[in-house]
Amino acid sequence: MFSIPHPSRRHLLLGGAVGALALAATAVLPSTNAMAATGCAVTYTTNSWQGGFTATVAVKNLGDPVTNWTLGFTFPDGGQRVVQGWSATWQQSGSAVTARSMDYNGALGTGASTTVGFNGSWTGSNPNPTSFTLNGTTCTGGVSTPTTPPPTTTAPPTTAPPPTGTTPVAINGQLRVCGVNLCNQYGRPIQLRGMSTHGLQWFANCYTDASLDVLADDWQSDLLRISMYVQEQGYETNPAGFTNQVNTLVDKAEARGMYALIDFHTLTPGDPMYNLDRAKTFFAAVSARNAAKKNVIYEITNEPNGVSWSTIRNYAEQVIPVIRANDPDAVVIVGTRGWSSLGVSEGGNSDEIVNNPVRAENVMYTFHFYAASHGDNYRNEVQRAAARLPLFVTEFGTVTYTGDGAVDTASSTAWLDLLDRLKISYANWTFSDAAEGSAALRPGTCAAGTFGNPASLTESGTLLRNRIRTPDNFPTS
Ligand code: IDC
Repeated sequence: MFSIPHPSRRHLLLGGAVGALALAATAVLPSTNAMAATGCAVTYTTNSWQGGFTATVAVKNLGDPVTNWTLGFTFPDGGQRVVQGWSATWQQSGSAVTARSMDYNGALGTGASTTVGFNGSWTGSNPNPTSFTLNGTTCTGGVSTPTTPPPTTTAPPTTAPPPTGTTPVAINGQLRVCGVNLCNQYGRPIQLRGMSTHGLQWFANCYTDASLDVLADDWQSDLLRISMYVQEQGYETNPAGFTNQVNTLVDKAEARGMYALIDFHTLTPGDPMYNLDRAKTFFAAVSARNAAKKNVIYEITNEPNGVSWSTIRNYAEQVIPVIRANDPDAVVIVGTRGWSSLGVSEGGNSDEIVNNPVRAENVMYTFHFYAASHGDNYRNEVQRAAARLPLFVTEFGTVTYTGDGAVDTASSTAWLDLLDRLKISYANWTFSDAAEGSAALRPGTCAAGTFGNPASLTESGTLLRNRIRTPDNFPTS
């Protein structure tokens, strides 16, 4: 885990007046000159703490349009390393770093910008680089880097302005994976805590303006997982209808400042490839429609089972580009082997993922548990895996894996304490009034509309509401 972030933060701005200079320089090239005009400006912002830092690098193309690009810079201190980057392919040789564009962000028109970033480590000192190149051309007119941190009495500059609201989405903005964590717009690890719907085909009357008001305001839920079953009278029977239902719930979550986890709820058959074409169609539609929103997270397959990790990975590597073509910066969550048990329920473990991760950036891996069925051996594996993989508990129950039975309070508490400690986000199965132990609401609640009545909560609902409504204390700088 990261240590407490150092309050200092360094900020370097190249561009502005400098950018105008570069433009002026490109403009004097004779029009007959076949050589492309080049020019660039870079804003490099870091958030650093003892031994580690996150860097955000905004690159602006001031020259002719390019279809792919390579950003280059040199670390001033030999002890600085890129550990894990995103939105580009990162390489380091000695102190020299290059970031090569991905398929989705390679095209940069004149005046267009893109932002990439990485987590780094440092020993010695941690000064920012002061010179950058884009496709070999120096980004001209660099302003000097402040070498001392700003006085602690003034607020440190941030890559994002301070939040203008108090909802989870207003505070945290666009999320992204950083190292093994889910990070907010300030590049700081956060944990989201919330609830999952039951199958939309059965419990639509549980997801109304009134129920979602209660979930957002009274429960203080950070997220709504939208479980769209594919089989069992789900998506496959009415693709347009279920797509609309999901989009409507994304909007309702957004209106209340909650994140929306779009769950392509495959279960039986367990091979995600069975639904590959449906997944591509569905995710093309929802990612195009919701690309501009900051609150959407994509969960591309719920619980693969009876298939190898390499099959799941192959599925992921076909579905993720469909999403990224429309919504390049969204977090995508990939199910794991053995009903999203990291392989444990089928005799494996997370090593198969660590050794063969999905070849895409900004990806997390799913872990599911049911507290009365899954105990210490699963907790131990999650703890072990969490040091190496970004995990998201997109579904869990306080009862047995059947979704029914008595609440196991001791195991549920052990699980939730572990997830809190590791800052692993979670959604509980279910915010519904199904007649089963995992449901948070008593049967009949949804028809009656008595969502805010404490008497409507089951034992599981009471436990989860108590956990979820404690303050989040999301970092804002
Ligand atoms: C269960 C529901 C139950 C429904 C059943 C079949 O609780 O009402 O009849 O699905 O669709 C999962 C699955 C989730 C299951 C849940 C409980 O993701 O769909 O819901 N569970 O069995 N994985 C482990 C447990």
